[in-house]
Amino acid sequence: MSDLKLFNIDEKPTWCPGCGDFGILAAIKQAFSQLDLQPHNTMLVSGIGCGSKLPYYMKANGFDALHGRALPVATGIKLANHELNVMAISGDGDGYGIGGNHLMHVMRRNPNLTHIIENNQVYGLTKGQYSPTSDRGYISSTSPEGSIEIMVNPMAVALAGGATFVGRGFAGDPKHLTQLIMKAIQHKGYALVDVLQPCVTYNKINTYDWYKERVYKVDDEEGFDSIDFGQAWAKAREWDERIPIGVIYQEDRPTYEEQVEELQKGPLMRWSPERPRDVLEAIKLEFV
Ligand SMILES: Cc1ncc(C[n+]2csc(CCOP(=O)(O)OP(=O)(O)O)c2C)c(N)n1
Ligand code: SF4
Repeated sequence: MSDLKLFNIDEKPTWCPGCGDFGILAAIKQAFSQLDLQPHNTMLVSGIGCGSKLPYYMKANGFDALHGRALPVATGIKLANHELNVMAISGDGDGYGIGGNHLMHVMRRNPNLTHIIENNQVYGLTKGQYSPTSDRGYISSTSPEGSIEIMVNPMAVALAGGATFVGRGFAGDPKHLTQLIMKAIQHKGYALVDVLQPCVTYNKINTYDWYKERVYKVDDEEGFDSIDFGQAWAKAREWDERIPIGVIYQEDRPTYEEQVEELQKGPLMRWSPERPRDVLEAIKLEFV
């Protein structure tokens, strides 16, 4: 276990008081500390949004990518140094909306990444427009008569897309969330953790109380087995009255990095200095 304080930084979050992102930040720090990680061997990559500001508030390596582009950057970093613990962080707009295409491809590639999606069912940073996970009928400035679209179901999308770890947590239960994030980091392959994250300023429907009345832990359910795809699919379809949290699905499949022969020699960044020069020379010959 490493000292939790190692991940603290002076920067104070600009999130609204009570925002679910505070619980997520606390859970990520706890998970890193309990897994004995250190700032130098962790990397947080985010897109744009309130939740995507999280890497500013933690001491770790960080990269703030364009809106929706956390996953390709995180994948590139993982390929350059697969010994680094890489975590991508998105909001629901960032991860399931503008970044949705990247999500589809990362799931089938299975790089060893953890992906936290802070799902507040709204665009928080841009002042409350409806998002891909807003419930049908959700009223906002861009859906004044209520959204007429059905919501993206992150658990079902992840199962159908081939994600090898599919989990859901709740920002209002940071202890359970910490355990879930630890399992996701320990998983070998792409791990999606969708986190129900109340936006206290703009989403007055999906509040802490709304989620508390509905969430239950699959871990407590007798007979539930997260390696059973059929059972996971049934859980993924649950919403509204009962919302399952915990590890919904997990499977063992080789990671992308494991299948790239060149990477078996060690991380690209450790290769001898001659190699990058060779590569640069080859590029020069081809293009110049
Ligand atoms: C290419 C591009 N399009 C649109 C925006 C404007 N924009 C910034 S954040 C955001 C949505 C954020 O919503 P979400 O990802 O759910 O995060 P939250 O703020 O709710 O945490 C949008 C549309 C942008 N920055 N870049
Ligand atoms: S607008 Fe919503 S998501 Fe953004 S900081 Fe405030 S409460 Fe959090």
